[in-house]
Parts: sequence; C-alpha cells; structure tokens
Amino acid sequence: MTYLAKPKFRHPELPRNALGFTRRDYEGSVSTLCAGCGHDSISAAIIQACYELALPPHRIAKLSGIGCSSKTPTYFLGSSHGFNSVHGRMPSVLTGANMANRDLIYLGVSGDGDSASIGLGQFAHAIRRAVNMTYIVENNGVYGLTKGQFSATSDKGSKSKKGVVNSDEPIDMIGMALQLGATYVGRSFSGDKAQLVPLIKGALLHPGAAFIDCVSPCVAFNNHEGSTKSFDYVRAHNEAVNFLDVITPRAEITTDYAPGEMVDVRQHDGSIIRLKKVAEDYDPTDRIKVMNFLQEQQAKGEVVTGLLFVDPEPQDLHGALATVTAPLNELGDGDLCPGAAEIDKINAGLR
Ligand SMILES: Cc1ncc(C[n+]2csc(CCOP(=O)(O)OP(=O)(O)O)c2C)c(N)n1
Ligand code: SF4
Ligand SMILES: [Mg+2]
Repeated sequence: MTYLAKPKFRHPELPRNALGFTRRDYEGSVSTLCAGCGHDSISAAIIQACYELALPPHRIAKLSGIGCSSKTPTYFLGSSHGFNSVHGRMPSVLTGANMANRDLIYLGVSGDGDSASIGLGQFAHAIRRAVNMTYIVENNGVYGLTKGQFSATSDKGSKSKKGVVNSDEPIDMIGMALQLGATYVGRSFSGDKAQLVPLIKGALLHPGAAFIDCVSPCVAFNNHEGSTKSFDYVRAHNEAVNFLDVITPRAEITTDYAPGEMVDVRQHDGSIIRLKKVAEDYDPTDRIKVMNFLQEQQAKGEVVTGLLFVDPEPQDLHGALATVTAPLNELGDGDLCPGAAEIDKINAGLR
C-alpha cells in the first residue's frame, strides 16, 4: 500500500467540535482508490460522524480485512488505532481486541467479498455473539480489488461489465444480520450522505452489534446498465423507510418533524435516535415485521434504506460472559494470577 500524508496546515478558523478538534483531525492519508469510488464517500461520512460526535480519536479502533473497501481505514481517522487483517478475518480480530479492551470504540470496515464470501462465517459469529461494534460493509456487489468478479451479494440475473449474467442467488447481509440477532441494522447508499452520517453516528453510540450495509458503487467494474449496485439503479430503486437525527446527551433537542411523523428511540447512554417516519406503519423495533417487510420489498427489486431495526436494550458479549470491567492491560499480577489457593478452589468446583 502507498501512503500519501495530507499537509498538516489547518486554517485557524476551521470550526471545532466539543473536544476542540477540526474535521481534518479525523481524516487519514490521501485516498488511492479510483476517482468516484463509493467507498471514498463512506470514508467521508465516517469522518463527519466521528467529528460531529466529538469522539476522541485515540479511543477508536478501526479494523478491516482485504479489498478496496478494507484499504479505506488508511484514509480516515489517522490518529486512531488501526489493524488491517487477513481477507475475511476482520470480525475475529475485532472480537479479540474488544474482549481484551472494552474501553475502545470498535469500527469494522469490510467489503461484500470480505464479509459475504470468504468471511461469511466470521461475520455471522461476530454478529451472533453480540460484539459491541459498528460493522460497515461497503457493498458494491463485486470483488473490486481483484478486478470485477461477481461477489456473493451480486443479484441473480445482474450483468457483469462484460455482459455475463450472474446465475447464483445473492446473500442478503441485512436479512442475515437480523436473523443472527444484530441489535442495530441499517442500510444506506454511499451517495446519500444526509442519511448515512446519522446512521453511522447512531451505530457508533449503540452499545451492541450494529451492522450497516452500505451500497457503494464500484465505478471501475460495477456501475454499468444491468448492475443492481450502480449509482443509477440505487437512485431509481431507493426506498427510505425513515430519516434520522442522532441527539447526544449533551446536545439540545430540537426538531422540524410534525408529531405523529416522528419516533424517538432512547439508547442506554442517554442518546436519542429520532426517526422521521416515511413508511407509515414501519416499526423499527419489531424484528419479525421488519424481516417480512424487507423480503417483500426485495422481491420487487427495491433497495430499502434507513434505520431498519433497533433494539434499545441490547445485550453485548461482555454482559453475556460477565467479564471484568477493566481492560486486560490495566490488570495487575494480583488480578491475573490469584494464587494457588484460589486455583485449587476453582478446580475443586469443577470436579
Ligand atoms: C485468502 C485470500 N484469498 C483471496 C484473496 C484475493 N482477494 C483480495 S481482495 C478480494 C475480494 C475483495 O472484494 P470485496 O471484499 O468486495 O472488496 P472491494 O474490493 O470490492 O471493496 C480477493 C478475492 C486474498 N487477498 N486473500
Ligand atoms: S476498483 Fe472499484 S471498488 Fe476498487 S477503488 Fe476502483 S471503483 Fe473503488
Ligand atoms: Mg466488493
């Protein structure tokens, strides 16, 4: 990978967030992706979300696998912790890091190949174990980095750039995430920053497994007629069920929405996800109804976007395992090795 650092110069009057950081403090190196790639727009949305939430960059850990999408953490959050893992293995590395240090905010970035093909098992287990993380799949329906093969999310009947028709059924990552128990599930489009930024903000604040499927057109290999992941197709078939505002405990609560059009979901940390309803009867807290609705719309070829499901009282893996609250690197010898008498007691309890 090549890295091109951005100049350190900052205009002195750039706006600053509650921590005194400018948006530029959340940027990374200069992107080497193709001009117009949807993935760069997602990076910009991640930068904006972290800036607006005033997250301390040193408290964020960004992890990825292999692919153009998995290269992107180099292009955002340059002052955060980062780990670029092996193809499809981001979820287990993230799970391990999270188990060792629950004090960081975990952001996993992956591709449809990375998560739905080689990494499908890893994706499934991280979600079903309720790892506290934001997991974003930059979904272009193609293996971009290796030059345009169909991926497991390519729709049946969609055409490759060379005109080959895909004969396989696609894997619907949203359907899988819902079935596996994800407690925050959203879909968006890289070209819709107004929807994507608050969706990422809500996910970062969500204390459980948050999954975002973001359709992200590959302008080099999957943006032609016949593709269902092109800019034109998604714009023509995008059906938003709601629009979001995310209100942190320290922000003022204001709204332009008429009562009745609006629903507030209060999360554990006091943050509020305010949803402006677009689809009248859409209830994002009813998992079964959401799954049925999405199946029906998918059969019509619609790309349903928005915050699709949220459980305001999520379980997370640390809660399930009753782990210690301190990060492991803060434990002393006495905590880590309780002595022979304690170990004898544990062994006796297992006999
Ligand atoms: C174990 C292993 N198998 C295969 C590859 C080759 N490879 C690299 S990236 C990639 C697919 C990436 O597709 P995706 O995750 O959708 O990312 P995109 O480039 O489309 O953003 C493949 C097959 C690899 N690097 N490692
Ligand atoms: S090949 Fe596709 S996914 Fe990769 S950088 Fe280019 S446009 Fe983006
Ligand atoms: Mg891809």
